[in-house]
Amino acid sequence: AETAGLKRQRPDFPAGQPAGGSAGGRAGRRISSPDFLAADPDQGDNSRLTYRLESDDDEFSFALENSNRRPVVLKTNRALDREKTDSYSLRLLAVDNGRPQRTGTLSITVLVLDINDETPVFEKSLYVASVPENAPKNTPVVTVRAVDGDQGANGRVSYRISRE
Ligand SMILES: [Ca+2]
Ligand SMILES: [Ca+2]
Ligand SMILES: [Ca+2]
Repeated sequence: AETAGLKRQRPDFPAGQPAGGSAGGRAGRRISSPDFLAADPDQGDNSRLTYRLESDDDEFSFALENSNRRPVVLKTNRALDREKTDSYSLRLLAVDNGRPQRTGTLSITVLVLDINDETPVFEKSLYVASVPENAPKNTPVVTVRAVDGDQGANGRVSYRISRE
């Protein structure tokens, strides 16, 4: 029952600000935040909220664990790959049960955290170098480079020589 004279309120997320979350590599990771809960000042049916997740770029990477139970939990639907996509923009909708239904929207950015799943790869699989037989000590012979697509320490490459 709604107090007479009160205007119907829309469900609202705290501060109405974009919220962030993060997820590592594998599927089924859960992401939750108090920011994901919307408040509806109405009472009864008008304030019973159902949550829905929307995304422009990728609708299959994330899902809601429950549409109408608290806490609101996002989970990954499949394994993510930071080297392909390092963040996702989602919209969380809170829909009340009143007539007409009213909706509050929260923007969520999910950053994909790096795991060390990339291996250093040399620019060439075989380098052929030559050096004169009388070359003095410390003569440069060949320059090689390997790259690793991971982030930070996971992608920092150091080199070692081993004898065959
Ligand atoms: Ca990867
Ligand atoms: Ca790596
Ligand atoms: Ca990685």
